[in-house]
Amino acid sequence: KSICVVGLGYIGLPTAVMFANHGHKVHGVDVNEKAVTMIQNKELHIEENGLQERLNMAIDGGMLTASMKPEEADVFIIAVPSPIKADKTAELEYVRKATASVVPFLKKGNLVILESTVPPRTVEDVMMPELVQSGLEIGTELFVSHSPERVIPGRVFQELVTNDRIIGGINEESARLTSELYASFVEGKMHETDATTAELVKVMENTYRDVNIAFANELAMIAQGINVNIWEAIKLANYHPRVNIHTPGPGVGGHCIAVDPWFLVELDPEKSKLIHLARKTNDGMPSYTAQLTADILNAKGIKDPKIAVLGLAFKGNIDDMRESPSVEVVSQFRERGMKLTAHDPHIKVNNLPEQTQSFDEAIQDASALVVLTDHQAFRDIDPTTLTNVANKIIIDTKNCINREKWEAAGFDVYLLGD
Ligand code: SAJ
Repeated sequence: KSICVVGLGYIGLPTAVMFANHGHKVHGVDVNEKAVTMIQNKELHIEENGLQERLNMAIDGGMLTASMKPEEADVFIIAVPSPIKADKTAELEYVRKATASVVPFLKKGNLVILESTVPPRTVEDVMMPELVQSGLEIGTELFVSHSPERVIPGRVFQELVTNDRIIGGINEESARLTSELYASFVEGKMHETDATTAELVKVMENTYRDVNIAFANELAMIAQGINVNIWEAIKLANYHPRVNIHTPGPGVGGHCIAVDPWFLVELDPEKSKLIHLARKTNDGMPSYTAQLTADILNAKGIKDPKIAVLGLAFKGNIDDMRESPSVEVVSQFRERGMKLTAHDPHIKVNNLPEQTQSFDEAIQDASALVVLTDHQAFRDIDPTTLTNVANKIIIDTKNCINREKWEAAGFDVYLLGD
């Protein structure tokens, strides 16, 4: 088939490359001219394991082209951002514009697939009004579906193949055609349903995690009050065959787990109280983390402390700082008038004034080290080498360092939830 992929970000580009590597002629479209040029030159504008060689193969094989404009194709895949606005309502303008951009190229028999994660009813209420302007009869001359992506950054090319897919068609023929297309590389099962159900399923998956994480965070705050190590307690509780409590942390980052639940709150604010409260609990963790640090330093009589924040990415071993709770923790420290440095070995540019690329500089004269991201690099630190700190105190909000090793080196180790 010939495929036009609109949106060449961390989902669209790997998907375009995957189809190109499996015999389809793919044309990629993005509004970001720099990204288009880089792709044409086989350069990466996003990090993903295995992407470079697959992009080279697609371009060199003449199976992938890229520009800022759509072209005629058998299938159109839309994978553009669907963020929330400052008021926590969904921003669907990119989805609407991307849909409108392909309408002039639509022909009888075409299939349009939305991959972006969206509030339920986006296909019906946002895409359909644009698609009907093609003059094609929807469902018989033009097929439409929603198949949300569920790959995890860092493992995209494995999960594109092994994950099951939800295939939500506006009718059965649309679902069938969509399953047939993904069968080019998907080895997981295809679960067919209608488009609105598929939209809700995807949002449910991420909301499940957000609510579960909020539960773990609340347990951590309760455990703190009775001197129980919540990490130990959760590990023990999860030995129960039907219990899977997630882990606490300094907040929930990224543009998925922290975003998708808001789609449900907006959809039905009256009935989404638990979901809304979980969002507030998770968004309160940066402040809780800053206060916990301040309380520990006060208890030790440390005046005018200098904090070394370790970890700015929103989760371990990646370089993505978007929506990272660490940024909120830093501003909470600032609000408390605490001096600080910040360091993350994966973030190669200084996005914060206090950020330094040098670990040694970051910990120089530090009153306490505060770990906010569970990077492997932090697990590998040898604490006996940290001779330039002012106090041997570490607050590990991700329970990622080896406590015995650090205590043997003379550090007081605090966990979030202990
Ligand atoms: N986090 C916790 N405690 C936990 C798990 C995560 O505090 O027990 C925090 C992380 O530190 C991070 C945030 O939550 O800040 C999100 O991390 P994540 O790895 O759970 O989520 P994402 O955003 O990297 O990817 C999720 C995945 N969805 C699910 O796991 C249900 C992924 O499969 C989706 O494809 C992705 O959202 C998406 O695109 O929707």
